[in-house]
Amino acid sequence: MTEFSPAELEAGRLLFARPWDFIKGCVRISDLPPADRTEIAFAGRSNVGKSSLINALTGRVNLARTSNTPGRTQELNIFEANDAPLRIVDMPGYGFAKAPKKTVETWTKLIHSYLKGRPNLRRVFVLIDGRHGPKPADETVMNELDGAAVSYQIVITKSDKPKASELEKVIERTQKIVSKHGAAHPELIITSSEKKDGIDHLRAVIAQLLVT
Ligand SMILES: Nc1nc2c(ncn2[C@@H]2O[C@H](COP(=O)(O)OP(=O)(O)OP(=O)(O)O)[C@@H](O)[C@H]2O)c(=O)[nH]1
Ligand SMILES: [Mg+2]
Repeated sequence: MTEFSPAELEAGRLLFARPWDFIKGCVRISDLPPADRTEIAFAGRSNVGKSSLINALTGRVNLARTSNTPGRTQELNIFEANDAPLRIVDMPGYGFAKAPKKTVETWTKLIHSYLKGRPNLRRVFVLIDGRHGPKPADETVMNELDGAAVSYQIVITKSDKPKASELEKVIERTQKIVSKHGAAHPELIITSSEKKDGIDHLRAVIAQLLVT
């Protein structure tokens, strides 16, 4: 991963050292707040650790609700902090979810129309489980983001779970896939919300999005 300077890391720390709040859950596009500031969104398969990562970034234990049951997050959940030039969007997971088929279909549509149509969406972080690597559903989303020319970057989650050698294999395989996708940022970000690994780095990446 890119080495950040102390000043860049500090910019990341300051961005997230605010009282982040849950604003609302959106079940349809018309529920979204106005596109008045830069947005980043966290996408990924059910249970990959999206909500946990938002909690780790904001330093809050339960800002975004997490769960052992895949499909916990069923709305586009909006987080803002006073004066922050950034809005965070926690997305429902795609792929496997313990929810009725109809519900899954509804939120899949919602995810897709949000990802394709949001003008202030600066970058989507597509989370991939460090134990499993990319699955077909991830590649489908990557293809769609390429097609919609939405900038995205892969974040490997739960890096504390696999053995180092297994994690290395997942990283290599993911890197190969990323290199085939036009809109994907070439650098992977390796994180563990549990151990807080890679969190300072991700904060700095996000802070840089606001100045470039
Ligand atoms: N070991 C470990 N477990 C994690 C990590 N991040 C998340 N988890 C666990 O993975 C499970 C799912 O985490 P969530 O953050 O709810 O996942 P999600 O992607 O928001 O899931 P949905 O909202 O259902 O799509 C929870 O039991 C978390 O405690 C991590 O870095 N390490
Ligand atoms: Mg969630």
